[in-house]
Amino acid sequence: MELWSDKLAALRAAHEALLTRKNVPLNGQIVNGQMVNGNGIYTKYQYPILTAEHTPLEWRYDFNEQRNPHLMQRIMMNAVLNAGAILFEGKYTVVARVEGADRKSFFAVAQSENGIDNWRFWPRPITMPDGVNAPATNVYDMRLTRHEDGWIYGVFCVERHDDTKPFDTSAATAAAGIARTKDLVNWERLPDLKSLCQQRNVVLFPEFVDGKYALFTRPQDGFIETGKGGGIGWTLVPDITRAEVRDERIIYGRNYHTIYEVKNGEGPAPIKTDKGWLHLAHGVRNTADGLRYVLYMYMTALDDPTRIIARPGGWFMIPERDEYIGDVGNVVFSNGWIVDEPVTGNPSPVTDTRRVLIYYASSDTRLHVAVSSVEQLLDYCLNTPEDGLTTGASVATINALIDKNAKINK
Ligand code: BGC
Ligand code: BMA
Repeated sequence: MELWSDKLAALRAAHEALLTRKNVPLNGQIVNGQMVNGNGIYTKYQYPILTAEHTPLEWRYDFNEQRNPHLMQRIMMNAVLNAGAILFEGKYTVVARVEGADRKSFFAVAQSENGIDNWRFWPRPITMPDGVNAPATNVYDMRLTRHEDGWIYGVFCVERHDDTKPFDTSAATAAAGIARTKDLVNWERLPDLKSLCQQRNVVLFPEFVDGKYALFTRPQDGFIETGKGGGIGWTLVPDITRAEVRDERIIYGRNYHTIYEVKNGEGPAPIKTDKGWLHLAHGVRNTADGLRYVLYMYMTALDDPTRIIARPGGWFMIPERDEYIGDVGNVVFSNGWIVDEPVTGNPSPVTDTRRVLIYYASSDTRLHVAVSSVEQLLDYCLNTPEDGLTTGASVATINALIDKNAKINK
């Protein structure tokens, strides 16, 4: 019979091998018989960067031989997904949504030296205080913002049962939880964002606007149903310790027969560039197969972060290959990205070659990275045609490109 200690050593070795596995960029390779060439806009990687199996063994096993003679998992993990992201003390850092087998998600910090592989969770998950708020049943999808007031903020969805419908065990309310920290360990929980609507996908803008805190919002009438609400909204809040939505204005709405027909929401806090703010968002449409979540981008003006200056049509990223399959299939979702520090002495001041690492989850199961650059994302946003909202307009757009190419070939 295998010795318990040998079993334990094998378990630890396998875990360490997973954590230290080198990731491989997918550029022109054949994966499962399919050519993976990407779109030139970003590079995806072969392996997810974090999965349930990456969580520390101490979270899952009782390592006492008497109590756990079969060395079985005592607490199982379901998924690691939708992560906020930030450069923290020089390391690529995510605050991931980890979900246990019991469907409760919580936040946990993981770090990597290169942003691409060798990710390691900190020893304990985050203990998020409730503060003055009613206890949450579930929390998820934290957006991290390094605000100019000096704090790192985490804004996340706080879900509770809707007690006005006592017999409906699925009735829920979504609100925005707000917490701030300096070290990602100790979090000061502030009162949840007060709003007349349900709020998910709320994101704090990194700068003061007219001396106030600014939030991207996503008002909905119901937990799932958008109702008369919906769209990416914007509101100014004088005091973040008593945040309330008073004037809310939709800056990016929804349209019939688009990738965001049913729902949309801001992803991570936008990235500032010399040409404007780069935004990453998600769009949802309904299908016979359930909701399909894809990512899209847009840009707003530097002097007015609500004025849209680029609206590239269609999706920017979809699930591909294995990414389609998981706990909630046909989903990509992102609430975190990291832009590298500018390279000092960059010989070309007109090109912004800073890398952008996009952390996205597939099918609510695992977390991935896709790598691009500020320059490429600006090029994508400014040169991808808009959605003309009809088949006729789409064909005309394709013809316009063919015409341009025909002139080159002559
Ligand atoms: C899930 C989220 C999901 C939301 C709306 C929540 O209960 O935890 O992942 O986005 O429902 O479907
Ligand atoms: C949501 C999000 C995510 C999730 C997605 C798909 O509404 O907030 O948590 O990835 O649904 O299930």
